Amino acid sequence: MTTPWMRTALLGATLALTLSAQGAENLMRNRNGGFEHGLTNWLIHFPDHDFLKDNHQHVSIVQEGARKHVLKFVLSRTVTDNWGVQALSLPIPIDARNRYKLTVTARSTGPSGRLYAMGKQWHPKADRSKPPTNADVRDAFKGSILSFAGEKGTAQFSGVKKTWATASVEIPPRQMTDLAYGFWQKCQFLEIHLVGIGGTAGEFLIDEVQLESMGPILPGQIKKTK
Ligand SMILES: [Ca+2]
Repeated sequence: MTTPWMRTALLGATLALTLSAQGAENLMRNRNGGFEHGLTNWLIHFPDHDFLKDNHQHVSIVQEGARKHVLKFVLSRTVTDNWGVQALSLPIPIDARNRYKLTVTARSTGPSGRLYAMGKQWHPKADRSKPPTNADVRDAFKGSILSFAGEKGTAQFSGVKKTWATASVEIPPRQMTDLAYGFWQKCQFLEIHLVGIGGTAGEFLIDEVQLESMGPILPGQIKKTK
């Protein structure tokens, strides 16, 4: 016979096992990382920006075969060659003692893309009593560009493939200087940047955006600069 308390304890143990078997928690699970809630949590309007003021006109949520909610950018040659089309996540609170992994599932008929996470800190003038909007934070650490070609931290473009594929990038990288680590330690948030740019004109499609903590950064991963 089991008491309610025993059932609770059993459930707790089962949950702990399930979590460790599945790995780290996806921080985008409740932040519309799969676009099931349209463009909620994603910034696509840049009305004050000279080049990006029409950005939102190139962005939609579409059904793509079996994939029900997919983020779609449509890029002309001019846009592809210049400023691109982008969507930015709202700032996601993080702990800078840890390393994070950004994973994106995407395909493209032409544009190469730049997919990365930007480390952010509070803007000095922001009201810190509310969750921050994108305007409440400023750049602190630029993450490496995620590469579908397997480049580790050196990619200029993501090289999104013609067929659906999934790739990841870590922020901060596995090896960094103490100088870079100093900048990373200022980060209080990550902002995910999805940018269709480079390559040729066409459609740029993203279905799943995930962000996981990879656990603490170890002292041996930081190189002393002279
Ligand atoms: Ca989806």
